Formats: sequence, structure tokens, C-alpha cells
Amino acid sequence: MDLFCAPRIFVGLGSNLQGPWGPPAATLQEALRRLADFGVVLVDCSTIVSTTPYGRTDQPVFANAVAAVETHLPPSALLKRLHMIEALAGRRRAERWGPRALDLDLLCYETVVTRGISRQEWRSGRRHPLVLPHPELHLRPFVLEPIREIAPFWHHPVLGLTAAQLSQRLPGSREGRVLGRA
Ligand code: PH2
Ligand code: MG
Ligand code: MG
Repeated sequence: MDLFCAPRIFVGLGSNLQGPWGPPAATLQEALRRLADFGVVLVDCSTIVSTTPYGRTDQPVFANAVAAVETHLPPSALLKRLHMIEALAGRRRAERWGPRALDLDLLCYETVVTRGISRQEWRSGRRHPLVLPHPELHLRPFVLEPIREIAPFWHHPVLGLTAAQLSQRLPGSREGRVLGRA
């Protein structure tokens, strides 16, 4: 547990399709193991939970987790390596927000804040530069709950609120079924 307000690099992990590494939870476990091959040190990882699909709801339930990592790589290089791991897990970049074997999102990179982008612009599907923190981090229970678990004292670098405070602002239940631990 993070007892200090250390700045953190958070990677969100998600899967709702069987891939070459097995079912969703096993895929997340393997993705965590592979980080080291790409110069990324795994510091901590939340519980892996089953979550209902957010956004596009007509798709299978997700396995989700958030990892805290350390790396010498700058944000864009880190993101490229996350995409390489997604490709190894059989991810085909096809349908936006559709089912996927592995999704690795760079949620937050220490206190780096990039140029803002409107939600409309971000959701349009057009290519856009890396936005940090992730433009929907504060709206997604499946990343806020895991961050609350591994870093209760972390504050969102723009909004200044903890994950628990951000989570409380969201409607609905935030309980997920535990699928495993890293
Ligand atoms: N990822 C999405 C869209 N919706 N819903 C859940 N529960 N978990 C996800 O990881 C997720 C989602 C697009 O990346
Ligand atoms: Mg995603
Ligand atoms: Mg993604």
C-alpha cells in the first residue's frame, strides 16, 4: 500500500476476449509478467476484477486491474511498448471500444499534464496525441477502484482529488467480482 504521496505511473489493464494467453484474467497476469521484457518495472498491481462494460455495453464483461510501474521511458515511448504487448496478446486495432484480448492504457504518468482535449474530440475516434492524465480516468469506476486499492493517497494531478473521492462522484455500484491477484 502506498503510504506516501509518491507520484505514480499507472497502467490500466483490460480484457474481455480469449487470446493466445488464455481467458481475460490469465491474459492480464501474462501482460504483467511481460512488462519487464520492455523495460517496465512492476511496482504494484490491484486485484483483478470482473466489471460490466462501460460505454459500449453490448459486449462481454471485462477483467480489469491497474498496475503501478516504474520506468526510465518517457510517456510516448512507454505507450509504444504497451502497444507492443497488446499486439503480442493478439490485439487487433479494429473497432473502437469493441471487445479486445488486451487493452493497456497509460492512465497517469507522475505529475505530467498534457494539453487538454474535449471529451467530444477524444471520443470522435480521430487520432490524437497522448493525453495525460487519461481523459476519462476520473469517470471510469474500473480504473478508480483499483487505483484506490493500490494508492489511496494518490491525487489526480488536474482535479486534485483522490481515487476514492472521484469514485464517490460517480453513480451506481462500483463493486466488481474478484478474479485473481497478480
Ligand atoms: N474499456 C473500454 C470500454 N469499456 N469497460 C470496462 N468495464 N472495462 C474496460 O476496460 C473498458 C470498458 C475501452 O478501452
Ligand atoms: Mg481502454
Ligand atoms: Mg487502449
